[in-house]
Amino acid sequence: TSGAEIPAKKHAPTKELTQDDIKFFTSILPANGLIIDKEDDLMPYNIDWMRKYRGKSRLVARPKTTQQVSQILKYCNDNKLAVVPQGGNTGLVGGGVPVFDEIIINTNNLNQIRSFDPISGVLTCDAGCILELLDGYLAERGYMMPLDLGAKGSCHIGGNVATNAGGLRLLRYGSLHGSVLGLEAVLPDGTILDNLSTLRKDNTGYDIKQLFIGSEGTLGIITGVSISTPRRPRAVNVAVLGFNSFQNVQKAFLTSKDELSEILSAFEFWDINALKLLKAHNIHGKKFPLEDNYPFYVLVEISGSNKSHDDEKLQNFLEKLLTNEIVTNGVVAQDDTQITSLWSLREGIPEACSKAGAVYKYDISMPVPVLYQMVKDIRIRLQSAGVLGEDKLVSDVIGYGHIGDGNLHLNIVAKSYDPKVTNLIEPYVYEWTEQHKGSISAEHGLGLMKADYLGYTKSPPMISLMKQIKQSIDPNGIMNPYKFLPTQ
Ligand code: FAD
Ligand code: 2HG
Ligand code: ZN
Repeated sequence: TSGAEIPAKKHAPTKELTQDDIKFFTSILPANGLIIDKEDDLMPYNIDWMRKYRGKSRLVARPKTTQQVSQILKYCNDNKLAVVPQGGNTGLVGGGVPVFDEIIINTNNLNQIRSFDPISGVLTCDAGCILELLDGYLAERGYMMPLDLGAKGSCHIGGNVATNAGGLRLLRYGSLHGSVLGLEAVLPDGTILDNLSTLRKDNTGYDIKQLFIGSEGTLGIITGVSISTPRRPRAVNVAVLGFNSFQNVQKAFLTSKDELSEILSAFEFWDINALKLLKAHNIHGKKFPLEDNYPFYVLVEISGSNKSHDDEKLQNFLEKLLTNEIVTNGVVAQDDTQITSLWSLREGIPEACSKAGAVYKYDISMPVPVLYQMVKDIRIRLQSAGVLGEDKLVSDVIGYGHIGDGNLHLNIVAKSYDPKVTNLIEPYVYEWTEQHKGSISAEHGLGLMKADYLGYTKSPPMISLMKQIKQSIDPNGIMNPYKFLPTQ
């Protein structure tokens, strides 16, 4: 790793695994629920998706029931053993892998759908269900998951809730703070908190589940989720548009609010540098939809219930963009295959970046007018330091993300995670964000990467209250140490 955020040594709890501990785990979990001391088998759980963070855990526990999770956490708490909750291990901030030898509690085997109510559309399931499989289950019943992201084939709903993942349709369906109706979670002392409500309305006491949404495994392990799911739209279409300036991208977004209004379901953008990487690493695999190159691209998705009505709205929107000389070129999908193909451009960008090298990822939210300025400023900074260029330490600086949510993904592709590069970017990116009244984490979370930078977005009294909450729920500090909250 770049080393910047790795603590030099362990702090409490620092106990190491003993034969007695191993005996306990083998007594409660079947053979397929445990990996102990087999380096090759442990590797995929010890390394993160970016291959940036790497721990040295000796034990992965894969419980099948909430009861087992409870027994495991109680034992770890009593014996001061640190743990890392882990879902699909697709997180992008080093939160789901150990820093040292923390025990990994993975939710792979917690994978049952518990119930679905076709009238209210409320789904209740285990935390380890894979997002894409849940969406497939719902599709057969005329519903859909309210969130979608490029990692859908691997990420778990529990991991999504633990990171409060945003994704590609937050613009339309809102955040998990709204759609999650209930959670079942196990506290560090083994208490099972049954808050698995399926009610839309319930104003009784503090809304405890909200604390767990986005808590990144620092308060307990989410074992069950109930979530309100929207009806699957009968008519969906997608257009990809090319723009000459970021100013015009913003004008198009405003126009989409007017012309597409209630059927707008995604408004995503990427820059030409992202397109170059998609082409270079053959992620898309097919012919690119627009022949010429443009500085900016936008993917607009509409979802509604009446195809001719929706298509007419899309046509009006596109005509308005053309008449007002906002857009330069565009393509509209003609069938479902083309919709998938256009989406694969946008969804393939993170993979294209990681194929290009070691990627520094920043996930910033800020007012849309200043959103792309950060990319320009960082390019200038790296250029003037002499590190940006084809054969230099940094080969590419890419900007893309969720325009509709004011969320920029700044990806900086380097030869390797090099302290020289890290020091040029950090804390510059965080200072820049603070100056522009943004957040240093729009949707990926803090994990290990940003724990010590929380002060750029949250005030000292806020951080102090967060630490009190952590202390009262996890007094022994066994849950995901070194992550989320600043050490100082
Ligand atoms: P993990 O990576 O396993 O864990 C993430 C964090 O949650 C860790 O801190 C872990 O300790 C904790 N955790 C996991 N499960 C539990 C549990 N059951 N109880 C308590 N804590 C738990 N994110 C977005 O917001 N929007 C996107 O559009 C998006 N796109 C992505 C695209 C790609 C290609 C990739 C690789 C990632 C993307 N992400 C995106 C990152 C996103 O956070 C994760 O994909 C996802 O939400 C994490 O789920 P996971 O099951 O993989 O969790
Ligand atoms: C996306 O929107 C994800 O594609 C990943 O949030 C962003 O890799 C990234 O920086
Ligand atoms: Zn994103």
